[in-house]
Amino acid sequence: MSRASTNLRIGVIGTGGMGARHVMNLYRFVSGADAAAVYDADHARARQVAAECGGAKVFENPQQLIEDENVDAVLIASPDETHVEFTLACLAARKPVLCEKPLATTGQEAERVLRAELALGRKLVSVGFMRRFDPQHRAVKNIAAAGEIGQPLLFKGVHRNASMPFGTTGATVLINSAGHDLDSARWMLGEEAQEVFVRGFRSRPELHPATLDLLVILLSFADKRMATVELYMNDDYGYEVSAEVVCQRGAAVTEQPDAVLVRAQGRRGYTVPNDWLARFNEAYINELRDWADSIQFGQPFHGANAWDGFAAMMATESAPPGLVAR
Ligand code: ISE
Repeated sequence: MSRASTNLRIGVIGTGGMGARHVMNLYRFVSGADAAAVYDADHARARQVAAECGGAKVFENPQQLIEDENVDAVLIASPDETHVEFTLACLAARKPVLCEKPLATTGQEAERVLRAELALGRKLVSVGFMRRFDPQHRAVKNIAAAGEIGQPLLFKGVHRNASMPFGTTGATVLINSAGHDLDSARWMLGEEAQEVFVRGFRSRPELHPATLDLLVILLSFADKRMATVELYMNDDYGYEVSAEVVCQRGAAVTEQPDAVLVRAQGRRGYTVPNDWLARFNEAYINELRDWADSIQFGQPFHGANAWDGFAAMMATESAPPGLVAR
């Protein structure tokens, strides 16, 4: 089925797990935009993803994709350490860019992007904290903002993965995963953190000595309210995220959407997704639609921006030296 020629032409850099999902979501679920171009260091993988999702043009050079006149906007889903370079290249090309989190791997690098965007004088950078587009997270934020159960007092985040690659360090967890929860805390409380306390723990002796797979983060905000975040990356049972706001006369917390209670063999319980793509795919699609609409129709993007990407580095910058060993 041919697409309207007026569709937004998006170039996707990185066609691994996340990038391939973005290309497929653009092809199947975002009517006003096309994955018009793809690049991956693994050219064969890029060709396969393109062939499966509408026949995007495959580039063998990311800079050429960014500069191509038939690419209107760029989505970056390449390895974390390439995000700053590609985002700065998009700014230089005056192309709107949605950079998957993290925006950068250090606060200093994130600040480079922030300053480059400020110097350009145009807000072109969006960051992929997709939980802002999860209906459950939005509902909790709206309840907290409505004030019907009193003023929000405390944010509590839980972020668990079934497992993570052997040798993953605490620094990687802070850089690659914790940003989601820190962004949710700021977004739901509407405040900037002033103090950040980070500690980590290795859950099992057989894990790599540098691994800290259980991290606790405590934030205090300008108005003295607080947030706690637990990240446990080897829970062995599944992927589970919750975001709770405790208010003066009650609390609101996200639930597992579409959860089905199964009673069988003397037990009753819910299944837990294996990973974030299963839990947050609706959020990823909503984020892409909102981003594409913001570019095509000049309306505000309701997701995270360069400042949010910079702020998400707070735990990395505040962790004890031993915890964020480079
Ligand atoms: C991953 O990159 C994500 O974005 C997931 O949302 C997060 O839960 C996971 O820990 C990250 O590695």
